[in-house]
Amino acid sequence: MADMTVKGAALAAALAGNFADLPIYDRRAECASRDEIRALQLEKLKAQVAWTYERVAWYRARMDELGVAPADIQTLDDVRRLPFTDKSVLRDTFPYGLFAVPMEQVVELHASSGTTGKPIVVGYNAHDMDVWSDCIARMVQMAGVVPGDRAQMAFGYGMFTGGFGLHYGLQKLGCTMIPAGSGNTERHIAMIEDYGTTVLVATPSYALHVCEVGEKMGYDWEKSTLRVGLFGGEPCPPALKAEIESRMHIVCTDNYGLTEVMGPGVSGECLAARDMQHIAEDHFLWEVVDPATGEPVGEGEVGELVLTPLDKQAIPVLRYRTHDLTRVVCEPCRCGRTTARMQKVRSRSDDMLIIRGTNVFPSQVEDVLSGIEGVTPHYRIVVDTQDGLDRMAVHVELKPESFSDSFEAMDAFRRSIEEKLKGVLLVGCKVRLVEPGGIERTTGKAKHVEDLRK
Ligand code: DLL
Repeated sequence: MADMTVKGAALAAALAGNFADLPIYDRRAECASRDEIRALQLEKLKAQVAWTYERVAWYRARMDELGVAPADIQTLDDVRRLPFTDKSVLRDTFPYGLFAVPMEQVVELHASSGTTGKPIVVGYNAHDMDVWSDCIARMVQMAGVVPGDRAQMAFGYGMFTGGFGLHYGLQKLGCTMIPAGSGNTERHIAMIEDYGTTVLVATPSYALHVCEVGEKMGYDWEKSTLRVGLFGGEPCPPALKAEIESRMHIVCTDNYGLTEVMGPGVSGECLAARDMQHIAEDHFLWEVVDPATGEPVGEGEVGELVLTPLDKQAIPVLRYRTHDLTRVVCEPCRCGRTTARMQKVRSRSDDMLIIRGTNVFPSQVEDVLSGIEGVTPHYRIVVDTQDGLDRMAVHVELKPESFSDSFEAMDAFRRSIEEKLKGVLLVGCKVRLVEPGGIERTTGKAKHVEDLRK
């Protein structure tokens, strides 16, 4: 962590390595032995598969095709006999084809817009809402939030699962919610000041924007009541987190989830293992597979995360292919929890760009830029074709202090970034230096790639 003032005794103790006294929301679930966890998962998996088979025609048909019945699930490894599900299934059955309860029992709908085509919609009954808020309550507690915190929401309260999902769970823990919603950054800063906000819930890219706008307004983040940044919804690279922590004088943790299996609350970062997130294993069975073959990778190896929610009644989903790349470890954590931890997701199997035959991940660009003095974490990759050949440009935003009127100096700086990128990406690209503030900010998930070839 960068040089900073830590606000709050619990956070200070945790960051000094003293985890023993930190509260754990649900010790029975979060600190069970590995055998207990696996036994509970198996019991729930059997019930979930039976629930799904009996109520959802799509799964019944697929399982019949594969020759597998609910009674065949006798061990956790038997999960591999079940069909995979991916986004296309939810699209093809839009809106209610996978629902397993009558609509009168569905208390809330959420949707994910996706980048192309139809959205997908998910529903929750009262039981699902309880599970969801419970998962969030435990996750925010492991992130350093305590009852009585004042949590200001900067996620949108629309169909996106981020806003309401975090809202219910934070309230369940005992926080005061400040439902500001997304956008209107100056107002967010005024509200932090006026209401004594202690927790900001946002995407990390938007939190950085809040930080920058506050600095421009002359707001003193060090003296602010804000102490925790609760991030999620998009990757939070270590350099971005460190920058926000040192400039806003807060501790930032990030949590992971996706609409199709619930929303936020699938896994979250504790204060001990800062690059990993604890999976709520009593509610989610995880697998890590080779994205190309669907076969399991070796223990602790990187692959695509596949999730089977174990407690989902309104819209059960079996073996959901997340496309998120990670690895999972099961050793107990210094925080005292025994639940498996997934490495924070930096890239997806489907965000890989192929530039003139070379595979490029946006996270590689991010890592190169984070090692260069004088540039901000805001960037954009633009890909198009010229005369049938792929071209990649990287728009890099300068910090005010590195902006200069000297063409020669700027050109040398630009070329040095091009060389560094080429050394890592193994394919040439053009760098365009953008003035401070020149890369568009979003209130939600940042858009880092514009692929004009599609
Ligand atoms: O983004 C759920 C969420 C909201 C999680 C707020 C945490 C906080 P979707 O819009 O369906 O749901 O997008 C899910 O976003 O498959 C990942 O690729 C990415 N993602 C979500 N959280 C993280 C994270 C919500 N902490 C997709 N780190 C997922 C990296 C994340 N990627």
